[in-house]
Amino acid sequence: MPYYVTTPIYYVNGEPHLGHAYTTIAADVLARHMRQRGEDVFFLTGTDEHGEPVAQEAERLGITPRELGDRNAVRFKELAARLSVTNDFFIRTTDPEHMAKVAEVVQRIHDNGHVYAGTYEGFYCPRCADFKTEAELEEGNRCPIHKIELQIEKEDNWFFRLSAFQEPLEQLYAERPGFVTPQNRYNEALSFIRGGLRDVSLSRARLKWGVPVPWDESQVVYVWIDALLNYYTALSYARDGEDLTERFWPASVHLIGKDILKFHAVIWPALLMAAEIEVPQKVTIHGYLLLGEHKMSKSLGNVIEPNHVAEVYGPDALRFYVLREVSFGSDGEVSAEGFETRYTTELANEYGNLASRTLAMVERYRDGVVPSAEPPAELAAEFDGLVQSVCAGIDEVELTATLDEIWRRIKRLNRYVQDEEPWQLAKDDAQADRLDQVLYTLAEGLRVVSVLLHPFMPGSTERLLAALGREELGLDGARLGAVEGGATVGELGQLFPRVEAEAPAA
Ligand code: ME8
Repeated sequence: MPYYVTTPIYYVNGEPHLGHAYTTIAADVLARHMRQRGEDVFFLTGTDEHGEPVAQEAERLGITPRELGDRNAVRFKELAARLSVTNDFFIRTTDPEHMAKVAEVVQRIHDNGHVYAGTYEGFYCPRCADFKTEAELEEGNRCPIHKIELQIEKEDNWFFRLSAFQEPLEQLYAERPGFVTPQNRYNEALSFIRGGLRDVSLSRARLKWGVPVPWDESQVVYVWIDALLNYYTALSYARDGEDLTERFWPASVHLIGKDILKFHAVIWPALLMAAEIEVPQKVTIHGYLLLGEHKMSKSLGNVIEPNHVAEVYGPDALRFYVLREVSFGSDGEVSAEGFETRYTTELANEYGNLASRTLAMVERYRDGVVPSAEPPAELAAEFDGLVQSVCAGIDEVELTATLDEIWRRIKRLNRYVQDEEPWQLAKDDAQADRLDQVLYTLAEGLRVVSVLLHPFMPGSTERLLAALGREELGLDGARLGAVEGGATVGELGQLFPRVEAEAPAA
């Protein structure tokens, strides 16, 4: 089955921060899991390079928007690689192929009668690149997200007849209760739609940095329209000489943060309907990572630097931490202290130590060969149905709950070692069968959890599976008892070594 997952494309007006890394990591977990399931996966991320957010920052720096884009797009690309992210393509909205396709789709929307000339007058936030109603503003006409004072803008624009899509959108939501998840976001989007839709600008007159409107080259396509279309345009040129649209469209999941819900859950499906393109299967929204009370963002200057954390602690630790600490879908605080606590107690102690103890005992008591045995019935029962529930959790994009499901088994295996005390069993030859059972169950349990954890922590789980002599990642084998003993274990070293006197940079 084709599976197409996307992240938002990030503005290149600044360097990537942990908030950007968060969505990209989450999307990578989905992509990796689906590959393990044998699906035909395409995973897209990239950068949003047009519009005021980029043009204004470039002007402030005294460079061209293109230079700013070139400088920062590389940083987003490098961060993805550093976090072991396996995107199949990295789109930049300055790619000529994207720009040509945007012009084509916008022309189609125009030709289908959904565009007219009008005048926009109202508040506009250049950082959101969004038109704001008075009701949305904070005191002093401030943007609720960026806290900057907004000016009233007036200009002649081409408008997209969003209001005409109110009924089709309501119908879409009625027919597809899973179109937007989680449920609270579905409700939020639907009530926004029911509250009445106003037409939106499709172009900007004053700005020059963008895709020229094909029938009026004095204007450029409004950056959000240009940006949203990336999900569609990328498939047409991501592979040389091949158009992947047939194979992967419509997208399985657009993963986004809650700040851009309206664009993805309302404007995006309406645009697609206007262009007679199939709407995505699902838009999934997550919450904010907060530092203290504030949403993490470059402009608020409160950023935990993901490159640094990944370099010092490894990418897996960061991937694990953000998905474990903040219940996926909700807002939640992250902190250097919280990171260190989880690194030590969960990664190093619960998982890392379990792995090194198990391997050491197999080495010492069984000459490095995992014995064959049956796991005890009670423990086996606690692993029953785990693969299915992990698959269901990933289908629902409940990443924190899924990670917890797996982690509960790690804790269970730790209890099992404590209860069985294999080091005592080893002193008594009459307990040889029992010791076989314990060692087999530990090695097999570790194998199963590592296969299931692989999308979350690819590097460490691969190392551990290699040390267990069982590198197969397919989910068919992710059942306790699916693999027999007989493997020769290898060296592992410390999966999560202690980091001396280092704290993630705040
Ligand atoms: O909005 N917590 O780009 P952007 C969680 N270019 N996620 C966060 C976050 C935080 N504190 N901060 C950022 C744009 N994100 C547009 C998108 S898509 C067609 C165009 C993540 O650079 C989250 O995914 O402001 C959020 O939606 C996105 O970065 C916004 O990135």
